[in-house]
Amino acid sequence: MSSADKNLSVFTTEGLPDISAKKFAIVVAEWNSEVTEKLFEGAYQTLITYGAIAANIVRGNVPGSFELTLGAQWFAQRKDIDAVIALGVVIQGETKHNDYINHAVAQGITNVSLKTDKPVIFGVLTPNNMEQALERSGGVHGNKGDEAAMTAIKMLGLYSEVARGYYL
Ligand code: RBF
Repeated sequence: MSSADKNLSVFTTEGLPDISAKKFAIVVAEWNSEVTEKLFEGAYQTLITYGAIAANIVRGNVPGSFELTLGAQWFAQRKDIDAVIALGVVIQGETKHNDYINHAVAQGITNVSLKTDKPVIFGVLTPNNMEQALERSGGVHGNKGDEAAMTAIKMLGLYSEVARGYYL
């Protein structure tokens, strides 16, 4: 399926791990908050739907997507947090800053994930315009927040399988 047609809320759900004891942090950028709030709702609801406990989901806000990296790191460094989901929207074309911000956040999130050895999920939309952003945050293309939460769940599942020697 091409990424243009993909519904971001459609994913395979076989063999998902028990996440009832897992703790999640969702870091949300305030820029384009009409979209990032929808991403948050999608991520939060997906975690709950697949077994997370509300008390085990914490939220932190950062001013813009550029700050997601450091915000994610502060949560990922906490021993009790198992996975972090970073949500933002950087609209292309409104400013040339988008390339700098997108690359910095993608690289930064990767670094935090590797440094802390935890799933730190890149849930940053990079649409061409607000219409595309809305289509991907609860519109015709589903919700990237759902997908980001499911990615966190699947990575926790893979981690526990690898740690248990499942692939030996
Ligand atoms: N943050 C976003 O999350 N999305 C944006 O589309 C966005 N556009 C920006 C455009 C410009 C020209 C600037 C200076 C900042 C923008 N930011 C955006 C904010 C950025 O992520 C960060 O919060 C600030 O640059 C402060 O470090």
